[in-house]
Amino acid sequence: AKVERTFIAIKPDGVQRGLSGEILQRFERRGFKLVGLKLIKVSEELAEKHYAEHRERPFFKGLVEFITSSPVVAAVIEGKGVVATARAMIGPTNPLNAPLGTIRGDYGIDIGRNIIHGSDSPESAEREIALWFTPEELLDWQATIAGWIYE
Ligand code: DAT
Ligand code: MG
Repeated sequence: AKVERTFIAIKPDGVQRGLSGEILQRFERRGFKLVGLKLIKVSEELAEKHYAEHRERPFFKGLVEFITSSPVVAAVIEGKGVVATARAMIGPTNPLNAPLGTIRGDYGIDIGRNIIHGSDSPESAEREIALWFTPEELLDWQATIAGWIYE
């Protein structure tokens, strides 16, 4: 696996429930590095672009309403294999099907309140990072602990 970046967003339910710190901590503890982080009130335009692939689905309108209803914590994290590993840490879309130990499996019940988004592929990650962050908001920095995480 190579070093890559992925986009995660703690959705309104996760932020309202006070889970933001807990969730970010899971990625930090795993060894992934934050390179972008902000609290954002999502516009309808951003929500529709972000979820463009679901435009024709019956749940699309509700999804956009939900994601724009209350602040979201948006983050970009970096590390070896982070796109697939973040998805594994998040768990399946429906929290009731999500194994314990995943974020959705530990904290969620309903599919429309599944706490967190994570990019599903390197291509999605690239698109979503560019959609949510300006280049200046993404920081290149060296984690001094890197040698204790990577050999
Ligand atoms: P994921 O968030 O796991 O990538 P997705 O891309 O298929 O899942 O769908 C995006 C979001 O849309 C998902 O997190 C919750 C909502 N959603 C998906 N399928 C749904 C459904 N059948 N009913 C209601 N909401 C749904
Ligand atoms: Mg998805």
